[in-house]
Amino acid sequence: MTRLGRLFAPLGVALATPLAAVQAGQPEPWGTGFQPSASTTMEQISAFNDLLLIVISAVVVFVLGLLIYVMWRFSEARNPIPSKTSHNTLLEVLWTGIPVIILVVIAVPSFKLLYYADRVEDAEVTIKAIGRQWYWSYEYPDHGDFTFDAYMVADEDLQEGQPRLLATDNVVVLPVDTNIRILVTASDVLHNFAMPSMGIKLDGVPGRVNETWVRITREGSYYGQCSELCGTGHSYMPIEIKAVSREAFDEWVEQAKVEFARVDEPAAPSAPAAVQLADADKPANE
Ligand SMILES: [Cu+2]
Repeated sequence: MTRLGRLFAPLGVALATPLAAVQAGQPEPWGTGFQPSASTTMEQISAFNDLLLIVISAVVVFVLGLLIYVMWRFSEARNPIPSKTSHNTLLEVLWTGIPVIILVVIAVPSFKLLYYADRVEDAEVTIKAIGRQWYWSYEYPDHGDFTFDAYMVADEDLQEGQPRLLATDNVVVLPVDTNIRILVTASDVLHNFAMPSMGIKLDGVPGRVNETWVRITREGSYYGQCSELCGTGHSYMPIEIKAVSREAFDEWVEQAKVEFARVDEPAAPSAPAAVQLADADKPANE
């Protein structure tokens, strides 16, 4: 394919197979826009982005038109003797007032969206994501309080359909059409829990719990990555969420309770591996 062809390929794919394109929960080659929305928050973010695009396009067209007009109308040939005007009260009120109105038009939906995405009153499911160097641990405190670690699948272990650098060995299973509270923290350094198709990006800070929420709108696999530089393994601690029906989620919870049953011993099973990894890469991280 030519370079130009590749550039327009996503457009062609989007037009030809809208269903396939809509289901993508991961980055696409040559993708330029947002990933298709998979949550109510992301739908509103996309809508807000569209509104901003209209506003900035109108501003750019207006200012550009004004500049071109001024260059033409007040060129030396057309306007040999410049005016000495230094004040025009009406114009000054307008060029102050109109931008203020534009900013208010942007600010109102922006703040509404900010508060919408911030937290949810009644969460039916709560998960806690803990960023570690360099993997994520997840806890399901309301569903048996089990916990598990999710490591990136190495290139040589990738199964059919698993995207490179994005698939994880254990997957975060969540129900669709459910208000899910997401608590994010970290155990060592700053991490960031980011899931682009769901409009989530929240810092994991050691010693502090940040909160956000999500209501996933369609089933599927979704991929995100740690988005805060956290050391040498920063690019290798992806997030994989599998959204399923409520019934399938309840079934998975029953299985997970057994599979990830807490063992009451001082060190978690994965701790030695984590310590090794941290020690091995220590000089690079300092
Ligand atoms: Cu990280």
